[in-house]
Amino acid sequence: MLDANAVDYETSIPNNVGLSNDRRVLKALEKWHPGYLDWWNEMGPEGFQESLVYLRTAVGVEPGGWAKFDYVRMPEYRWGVLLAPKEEDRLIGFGQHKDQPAWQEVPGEYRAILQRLCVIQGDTEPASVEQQRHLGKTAPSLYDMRNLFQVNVEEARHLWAMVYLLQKYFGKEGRAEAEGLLFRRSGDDDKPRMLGAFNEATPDWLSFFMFTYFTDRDGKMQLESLAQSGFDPLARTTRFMLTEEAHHMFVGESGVSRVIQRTCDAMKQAGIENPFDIDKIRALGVIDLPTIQKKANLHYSLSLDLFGSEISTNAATAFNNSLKGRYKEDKIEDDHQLINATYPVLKPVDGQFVLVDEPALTALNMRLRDDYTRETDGGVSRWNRQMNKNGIDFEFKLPSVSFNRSIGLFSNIHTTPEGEALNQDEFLSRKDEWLPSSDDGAFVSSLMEQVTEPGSFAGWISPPRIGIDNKTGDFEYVRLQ
Ligand code: BYC
Ligand code: FE
Ligand code: FE
Repeated sequence: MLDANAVDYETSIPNNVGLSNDRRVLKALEKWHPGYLDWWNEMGPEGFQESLVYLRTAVGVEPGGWAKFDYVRMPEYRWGVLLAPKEEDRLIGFGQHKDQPAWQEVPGEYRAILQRLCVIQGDTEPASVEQQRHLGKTAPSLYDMRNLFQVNVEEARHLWAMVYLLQKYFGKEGRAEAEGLLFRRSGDDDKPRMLGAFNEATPDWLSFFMFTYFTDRDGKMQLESLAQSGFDPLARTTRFMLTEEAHHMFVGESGVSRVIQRTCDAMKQAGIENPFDIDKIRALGVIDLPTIQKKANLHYSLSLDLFGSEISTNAATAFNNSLKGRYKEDKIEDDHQLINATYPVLKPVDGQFVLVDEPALTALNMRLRDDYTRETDGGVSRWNRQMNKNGIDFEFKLPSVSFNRSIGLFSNIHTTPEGEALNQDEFLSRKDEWLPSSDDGAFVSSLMEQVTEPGSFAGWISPPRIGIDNKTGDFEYVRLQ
């Protein structure tokens, strides 16, 4: 007998949801599978489908020991459907259904909204793979290349996770949506991905590290909110996705940190003290700190847009109906229903920004975004401490939430990263001071050259402190074919 959480590797689709006894869903997934492989081959990492990559594959769902490492050709990766262990007698923790038993089926009245949440979540996963498909060709080392591909196969597994929910619980419409997830394309004018940031380019590795630091962390916050859901299959699915997510954000934070380290080392070695001596620093073949700040400004502001409008009735409805909770809902001490509660929302009023108390229910996107900002700030402080230790006088800062926004209360105004109002002409004429210009992009691109000698690294990034799976520095993480 299989234990309830064991993964069944016998069916074509590894899973711990008993697919071999669920013919209808197994069939639907098997029907979807060839189209998925076509998508992976067409839109997945370009030029590396034959390479052997040292990847971790999820083989269980228990903490510790849930993954195993081995060489795999990516198209042969065992993408599975894995849910976190079921909590017996789980009760809903928030909203109007608080303290009722969690639902094992979709409540009819919430079908549309739950389906929409799954589709939006599902849409972001393949989008990120599409955005990153060219990066293998400029990987600064085999270690980094492997991390990129690890992130890619796991985002693709997250697509599977949502497709499973759509096919199991949302009938014909769910199957149509599962096809739609393979049909849309990041950045395509006619069939774009659903959310803004997922249609932007990820042109170079610094962008990739910023994306995994800032945008994957939006993923974390959204998944944490969905992990509280009263719809138990969604809660369990997203909980398991979160175990994979930690590595994605590690890749981002450590990646940026290694870029900073290399720049600091090169500056010290050349005796350059002024971080704004950009031409001299670039001549060393490293990325100057102000350009790193600009990339952070861009990816942070794009990621803030992913939280939706500060004031949102969609968010209120999802919470009220016990479908999407708050970050760490189960650790918060209040009524978990937000009856009469308020939350301060930063608003532009007559050219000033003021905190206005709003009903907490409609301010849930703002609250989640604040939680997000606190977390992102943590990494920024660590990067600053690192520069400080290196004796370099520079400080990274997250820009104001009013800077460069396309969604919500600040989408119609322009400000500096410090939050000072500007008219559109002023903004456009000064934009290159704060966001990567085409020159900055061209410079960063000029450094992006593939390094494939095990243990070697491109000159603009320092080696990691430790290897993946405790491997030594010269381990061959990817066997190119
Ligand atoms: N771009 O009431 P509003 C991840 C739409 S990332 C375009 O303000 P709501 C990952 C919105 O859809 C996490 N459209 O916002 C990371 C709505 O349209 P409809 C992904 C946008 O609904 C890295 C209208 O504007 N998961 O996993 O409260 C790599 C008014 O909406 C945007 C989720 O997002 C935008 N940025 O909140 C791989 C969780 N923002 O319905 C993966 C599921 C808003 O009027 N999604 N709109 O046509 C949600 O919870 C919510 O849909 C949102 C928006 C938080 C996204
Ligand atoms: Fe994901
Ligand atoms: Fe991720």
